[in-house]
Amino acid sequence: MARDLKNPCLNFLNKNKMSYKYITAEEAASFIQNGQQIAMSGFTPAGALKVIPKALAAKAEAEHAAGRPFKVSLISGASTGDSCDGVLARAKAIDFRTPYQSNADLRAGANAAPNEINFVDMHLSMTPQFMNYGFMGKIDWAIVEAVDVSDNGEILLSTSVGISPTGLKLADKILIELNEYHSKALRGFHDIYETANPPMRREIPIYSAGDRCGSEVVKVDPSKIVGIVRTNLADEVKPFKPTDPITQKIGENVADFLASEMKAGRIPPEFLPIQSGVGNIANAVLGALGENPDIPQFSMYSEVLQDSVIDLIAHGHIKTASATSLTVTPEKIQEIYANPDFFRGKIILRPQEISNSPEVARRIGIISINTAIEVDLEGNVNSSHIMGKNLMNGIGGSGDFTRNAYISIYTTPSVAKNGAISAIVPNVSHCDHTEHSVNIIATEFGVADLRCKTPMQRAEILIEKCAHPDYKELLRDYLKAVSCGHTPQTLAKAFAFHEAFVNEKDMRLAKF
Ligand code: 0RQ
Repeated sequence: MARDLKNPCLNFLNKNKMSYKYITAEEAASFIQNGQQIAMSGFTPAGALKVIPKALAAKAEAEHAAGRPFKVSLISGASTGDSCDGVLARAKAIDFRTPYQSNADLRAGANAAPNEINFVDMHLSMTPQFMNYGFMGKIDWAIVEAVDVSDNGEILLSTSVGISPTGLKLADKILIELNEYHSKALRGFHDIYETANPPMRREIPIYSAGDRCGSEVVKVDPSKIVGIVRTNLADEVKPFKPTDPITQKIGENVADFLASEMKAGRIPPEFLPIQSGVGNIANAVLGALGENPDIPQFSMYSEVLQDSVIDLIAHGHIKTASATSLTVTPEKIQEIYANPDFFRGKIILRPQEISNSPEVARRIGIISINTAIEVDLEGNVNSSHIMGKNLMNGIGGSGDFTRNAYISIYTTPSVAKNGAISAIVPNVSHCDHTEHSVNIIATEFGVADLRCKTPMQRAEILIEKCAHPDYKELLRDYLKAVSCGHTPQTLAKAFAFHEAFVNEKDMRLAKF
């Protein structure tokens, strides 16, 4: 029986056994009104919406052509795919967007002046909290991708969890993309645990990366489900570039550093859970950890699991891997679906306030490994903005982990844009992670261990171990210009590298 949207009494009677209404993406989009706020599934392209945003973009374009305004506010777990963020940005259908993105068109809108898209860059663990605390206002819709929906409102999510449980709980109404591409064998991969708001919150009962404390499904009031759109589409996860010599060397440097820390007794013999960011460098680091004979079998407590993690699980290098997103290519997800009983229990997908929980990260002692855009001589890290101004992707989960890690590591190639940009600069042009939270920097040239070092000592170590040879003398010239004080700071010259790039397209032309 189809739901009667207009009859709440009938909906109440049907509450515990519901026959849902199957609708088209266009019908789904027709329900959404200008100015409404939508909580969406998706953490990276994994589990992201694939058809309703396209229909919504078409509706926005039709409304604009008719001279009417049409924009929505969008909250997701992190980035999504081009079929979501891309189509909506190009249709100029986004008013507000948070907490992370990686789409060229959305980025352009966020960087346009005045901001065409009001983008708020937020720690990912905090997004569901802000929703729960009411800081983000009313959530009109939750739209999530699912693998299965039961008559009594049990939703089996697909390849990511992200903010979906929070969105489904808070939203007035729910739309579902039921994606038949994904296997129902995903049941048992998710662990849905939600925290109470203070002052009622208790500890999250996770004491090692593989612990489970929640449910396999998200439970909702079925009468909130307005319609289900059937799809059959893979996640838009692109394969990695083959590892190049620079990312390979960075990976080896990190693996050698961690092996030496273990030998020195500063990492316990059973090792500690690894958190790893996204991208080619993260993939190379994980590959190097797997290949290093001195690194024992380890676990991951991270936000994203990429292809390399699946290989490491298959080869026995990784015992359990906890995250909020299974960001793997279609080939890799099919490997999992071909052998779900092997991977179930080894892969655990959690809501992002649990995968990225500062409390759990600090308790279980994660080793965080994320990527920097630039690092300054004090050890401050910029992960999110180019030349202090333009958003790249966002801080993502890097801050959740860095601040609470047992050891926090940042990786970066020593230079960008064919050497015209140094990743080691006198001062970062935007600061995401302060010197107080950043422990280790690794480039292709070496590893700078900044723990328990003064700012002046850090500057020397960073130049010696990590800077590209083209920039070592320039950075030393900057240090010579520093008068006495606790930090290597000369206000008048602090951004000389950035000014040289902006004005002359090459930081090597900086003058002190
Ligand atoms: O630009 O594509 O135009 O060539 O930045 O750099 O080297 O391809 O590295 O894809 O790993 O991205 C920090 C952005 C690195 C990413 C960042 C230019 C460079 C290139 C990309 P082109 P690469 P990656 C996980 C946790 C967010 C924080 C985080 C990121 C482009 O890792 O978004 O880790 N991190 N979150 O040329 C100007 C510099 C530059 C520079 C690099 N100093 N100045 N341009 N580039 N350094 C994510 C989640 O939470 C989901």
